[in-house]
Amino acid sequence: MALFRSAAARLMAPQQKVGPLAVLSARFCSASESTDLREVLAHKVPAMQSEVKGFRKEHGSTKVGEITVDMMYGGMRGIKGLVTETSVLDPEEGIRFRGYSIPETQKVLPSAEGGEEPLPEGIFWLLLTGDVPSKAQVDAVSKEWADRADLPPHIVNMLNNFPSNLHPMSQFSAAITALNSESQFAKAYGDGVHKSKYWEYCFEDSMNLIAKLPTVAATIYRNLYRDGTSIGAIDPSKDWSSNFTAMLGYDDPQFTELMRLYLTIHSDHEGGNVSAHTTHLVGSALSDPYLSFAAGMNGLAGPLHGLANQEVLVWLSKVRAEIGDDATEDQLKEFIWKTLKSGQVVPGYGHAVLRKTDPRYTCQREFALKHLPDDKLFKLVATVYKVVPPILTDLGKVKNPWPNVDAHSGVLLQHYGMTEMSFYTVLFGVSRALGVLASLVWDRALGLPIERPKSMSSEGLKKFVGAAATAA
Ligand code: AMX
Repeated sequence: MALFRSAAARLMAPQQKVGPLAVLSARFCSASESTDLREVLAHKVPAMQSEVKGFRKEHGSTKVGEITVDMMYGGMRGIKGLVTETSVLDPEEGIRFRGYSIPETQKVLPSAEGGEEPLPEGIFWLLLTGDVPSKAQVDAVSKEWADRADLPPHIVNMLNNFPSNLHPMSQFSAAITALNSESQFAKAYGDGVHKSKYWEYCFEDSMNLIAKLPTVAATIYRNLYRDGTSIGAIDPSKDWSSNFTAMLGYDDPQFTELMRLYLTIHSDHEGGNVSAHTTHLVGSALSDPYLSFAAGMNGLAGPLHGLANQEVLVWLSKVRAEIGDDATEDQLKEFIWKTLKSGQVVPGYGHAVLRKTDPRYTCQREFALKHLPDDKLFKLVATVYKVVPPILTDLGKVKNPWPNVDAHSGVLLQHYGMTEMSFYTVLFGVSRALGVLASLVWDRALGLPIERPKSMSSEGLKKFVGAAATAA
């Protein structure tokens, strides 16, 4: 994996490039300056293919871990069973996108003119290629996505005819599934394209899909919360987030900055989370990127995963209704215990991998401290941050008592007037496309096969480990 070893390390120490990597870098210099993302990728794919082939040849039978009975019953926690190139999640440190932590990502990725936050186009380039893009490269992606943003009429009709009681995530996922009428991958497969070309069609579908997601999301938003008013036309001179917030009906430049940050940090969280793993799994059957991503979105819509951002706001609204805006720590403690005693989780807290405060939470908190320090809901969220971790620790069974990304996102959106909490997971979904579709392109480029782990029955497992037969 040398080609994609920490991009940060490579940038910081270019003089250390030696041997084949140096030759490779020199050879790709002109390609890596190209503003054509597909061309840049086309230069990287053969090198990565041969690197993985060589690595597997030499180390294919090396063991990377052991599987216990508890892991099998326990949601496969800790089993190393997937390869994902785009990001790695460390339990203590949090996410690194191609080697970059969130603060580093905020520093190195290009921002909009007059803005400070990274442009999500940049994180997509980074996740896909392993390279930090220039502003010209990011601008080229903005332009491509603006050019591809239109929806076919049947999608608009479909969205306009959904009942208003259908959850925004169901509408989002259904529209993405129906967008597969546009799949170049499915068409090429049907036409008998050679498998070495799969990644190219997967890339085209991914670019088209990402470009259209804000249009789909904004149409849902306007239909549900703005009486179906028009989303307006895409401006090809604007970045992806500017067009998105304009289509949603917001004109505050600070909200657009928030959206750039939001869409960047929610993009990827390595390969094992439900939305990433599902997209990868469904894609392994060579279902096209639209079908694969829609499946991932159905997973994101679960309250233990992406829907937690909605759940947090529902929970905070209950706190406000019951105790008021200025809840004391003691009142909050009582409310939290009531939640736990009624057999519910505290939404926005805990994580299957992380064992510290999620850096995605921290960077949203920093945004709030900078732009909305006196917001009442932010103050409540800050108090909740003080009170929840000791209580979850006292419970004794929660492995991570600290907040995750979803504990903070809603409060920021509310501040800028987006109060419709059932829409929040759609925003998460628009962002998640960047990571999981970048991974899907690499899945096809590396020729990964259909995914099919082995399952066992309890009876078979008992026999296998030499336990007594079932009493029943
Ligand atoms: N509140 C109350 N109980 C919690 C808890 C929380 N926030 N987090 C974990 N627990 C409980 C679990 O329900 C489990 O209880 P059980 O043994 O009675 O079933 C026990 O603690 C052990 O769980 P764990 O090993 O610490 O967590 P996990 O890996 O099984 O689950 C997660 C991880 C995120 C689903 C869980 O922490 C949770 O439900 N959190 C609240 C929902 C949430 O915020 N989800 C968003 C996660 C981030 C994301 O994907 N967007």
